[in-house]
Amino acid sequence: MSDIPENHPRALSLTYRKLIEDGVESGLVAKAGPIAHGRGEAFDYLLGEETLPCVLDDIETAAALLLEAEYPVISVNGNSAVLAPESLVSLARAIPAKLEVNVFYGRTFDREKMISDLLKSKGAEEVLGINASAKVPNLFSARQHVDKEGMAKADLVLVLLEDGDRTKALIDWGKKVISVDLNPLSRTGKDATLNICDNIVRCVPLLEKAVTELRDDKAKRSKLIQEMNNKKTCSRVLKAIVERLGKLAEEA
Ligand code: PTJ
Repeated sequence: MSDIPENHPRALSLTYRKLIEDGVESGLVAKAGPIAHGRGEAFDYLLGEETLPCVLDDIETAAALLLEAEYPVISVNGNSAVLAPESLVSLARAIPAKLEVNVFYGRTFDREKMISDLLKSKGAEEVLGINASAKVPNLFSARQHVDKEGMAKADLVLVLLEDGDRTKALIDWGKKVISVDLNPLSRTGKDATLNICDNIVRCVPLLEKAVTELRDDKAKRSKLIQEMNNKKTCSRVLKAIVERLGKLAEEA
């Protein structure tokens, strides 16, 4: 029986924690996974645990980028695999995009396969990144290992909640990067072509919805991409957080 009562005010949040906890126990999530998750939870509180209106616009632009890409790849690590496996598989099918395992900690065949098997159990037909033989130039962590049929060929990579040096290395390698990172100050978010400052559990389904809506609207996609400016995106999020906290301080 679960320790989490259904009517607990934080039941959903505790359920996500449990997924991370169980993932650590099985070896699918890195030992540092709960630390990353806790940091995400803290930033999510600042957003009100809702997708900000300005971020909905960023999600639409991200969908336009994904549809315009010639070879988009979704990068999946331990945390993202346990938090949003169904919606990641569904998004990949909708775009369509490749799914590729890419982890920072303890990159073993067993861990790669665990992540791949989880995605396959949710319907993924192909998961790349197992025993990957290509390398991201000037990247020295295990994230440097990429699939020659995946990220090495990609013109756009969707990077979900991760530590900081890969996005810049991918950009320097000529790729576009969409990051999803709840920390509006993160290096990843700032270096990305576009950051989505939202929780992956909320934004991946929204991203799929936007992909479906924009599929037949080339003109709107072009306009969104033309107007894209990640500096403005990051700044709008910070302003929205400051405004929200200001209001809360007034009400306190
Ligand atoms: O599975 P591995 O080995 O690749 O390791 C994955 C982790 C996440 C442990 C590793 O990449 C890491 O240590 O990441 P960091 O440096 O803690 O960065 C994670 C970022 O994601 C932080 O800025 C968090 O605020 C953010 N974050 C955490 N949870 C979420 C999130 N962003 C969006 N949605 C979340 N649910």
